[in-house]
Amino acid sequence: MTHTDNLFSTRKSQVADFVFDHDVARVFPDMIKRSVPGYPTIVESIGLIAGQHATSGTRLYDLGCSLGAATQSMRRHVRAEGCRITAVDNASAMVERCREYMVAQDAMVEEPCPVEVVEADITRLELAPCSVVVLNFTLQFVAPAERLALLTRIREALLPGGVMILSEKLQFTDDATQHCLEQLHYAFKRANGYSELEIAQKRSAIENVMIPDTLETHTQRLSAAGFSHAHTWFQCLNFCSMIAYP
Ligand code: GEK
Repeated sequence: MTHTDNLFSTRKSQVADFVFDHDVARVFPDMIKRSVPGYPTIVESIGLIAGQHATSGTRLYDLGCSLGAATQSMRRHVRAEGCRITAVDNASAMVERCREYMVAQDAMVEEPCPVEVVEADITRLELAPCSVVVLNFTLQFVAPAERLALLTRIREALLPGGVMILSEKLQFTDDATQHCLEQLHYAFKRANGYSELEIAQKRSAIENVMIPDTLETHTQRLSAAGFSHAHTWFQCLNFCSMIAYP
């Protein structure tokens, strides 16, 4: 059942920092679809990319999985035998609901790829050798000082022929580009039914919690983490998704 995101629709005397709690988990599918341009396309395409790179008997990670949308997509598309997916999130409300979603998907798919949903901080998690790692709008929530170390550990865990899919909101150094794409993003949210008050209050709630980087910063950091090549495969307004190769 889909619940409408109206978490920021009434005026708050003080807007607290955004947290992934039970209220957010309840409305999350609606929130992310109405807030992130291209999200459904990105999620479906993650399954296709994973399908090309997952090799038999390997592990696939969905880091910062929320309700497991990317995991579900991988389960629809990965055909290699004996794969298993580890979906990880550090928000217990997300993990709880994600487990329920996986049980529901188990009942609908024939021989679904096994999934383990783990509650853990991905900056502390030990990673096993793997063919696919998904960071779908997660890295922007990790403290900037921790990002390189996390990507380095992912690079070290990736098997030859594997991939990491990294989706992020982008920041632009050029003011005109930043302004244009930011305004278009607000227009996208308005067109999806969010009011000016909801847009403004969500912006204040998220500004200290989600810190986007420029594409240049991502590219340089991926190279510093040891990835041999990375490129963008999707961009809509100020949201993009990259593929990085070990
Ligand atoms: C999707 N990937 O629908 N360790 C584990 N999880 C974390 C950490 C951390 N250190 N930091 C943040 N998270 C999903 C969408 S949402 C993006 C990802 C958004 C988790 C956090 O709890 C949340 O569930 C997720 O990363 C970010 O394909 O809300 O814009």
